[in-house]
Amino acid sequence: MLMHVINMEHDVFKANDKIAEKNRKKLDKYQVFSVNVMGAIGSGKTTLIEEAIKQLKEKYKITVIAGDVIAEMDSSRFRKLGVPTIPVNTGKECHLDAKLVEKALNEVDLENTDLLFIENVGNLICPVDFKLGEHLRVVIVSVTEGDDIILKHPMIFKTAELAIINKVDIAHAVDVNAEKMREDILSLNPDVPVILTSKHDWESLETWIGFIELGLKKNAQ
Ligand SMILES: Nc1nc2c(ncn2[C@@H]2O[C@H](COP(=O)(O)OP(=O)(O)OP(=O)(O)O)[C@@H](O)[C@H]2O)c(=O)[nH]1
Ligand SMILES: [Mg+2]
Repeated sequence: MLMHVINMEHDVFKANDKIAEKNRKKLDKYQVFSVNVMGAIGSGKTTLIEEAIKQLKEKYKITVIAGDVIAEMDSSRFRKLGVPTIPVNTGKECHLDAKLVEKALNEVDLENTDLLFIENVGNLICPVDFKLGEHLRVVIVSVTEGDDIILKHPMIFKTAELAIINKVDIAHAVDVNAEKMREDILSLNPDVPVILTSKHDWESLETWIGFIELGLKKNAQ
């Protein structure tokens, strides 16, 4: 029984990987740089994407795929900034998968997109195994999740290509040491860049946005 379940899981991931590869080829064909933004519920995924959009939208054509269990609250936030946004409701599923992104990509004007943000469903477990075809995997946690959150969810940090610890402005209020969180991430993934951010601290936002712009430029080479 257990072996059967393990084999089934393996098949699901393999099928997902195949579609993710197709998505990636499509994105590459149109030279679209895509960022899968994963992270805990309420950690600031939408906020940090909004800040990047505000800063980059005059220079680059940006589109967003906004994953949510239900409703379109995040999508309407992105639309307010004037960027094309495709909402994807996952229903009972706690993550986006390559098939959902494949479908959403059919609605994206790829010829007119340089940068594609994909906001995943708020969760530190489910999105780990589901590649979407993205160029950059970002994980965001905030200090309000508590400073033991990283070691409780190692896999997402081991596979991330950029890790962000957000809401450092209120670290003191919630009695959390953001530097300890950074050390925990590096103990799991010594090479991953880690950025400490606050929506109230412009310099920290610039670091995050600069990272995205660097990726965009590298992708265009
Ligand atoms: N103090 C503080 N609040 C923040 C910061 N970043 C985001 N918030 C607030 O945290 C709340 C959640 O932010 P969102 O950006 O909606 O978080 P999210 O990860 O997109 O949430 P879900 O999509 O629902 O999982 C909002 O009220 C934000 O204003 C920050 O750096 N500092
Ligand atoms: Mg959100």
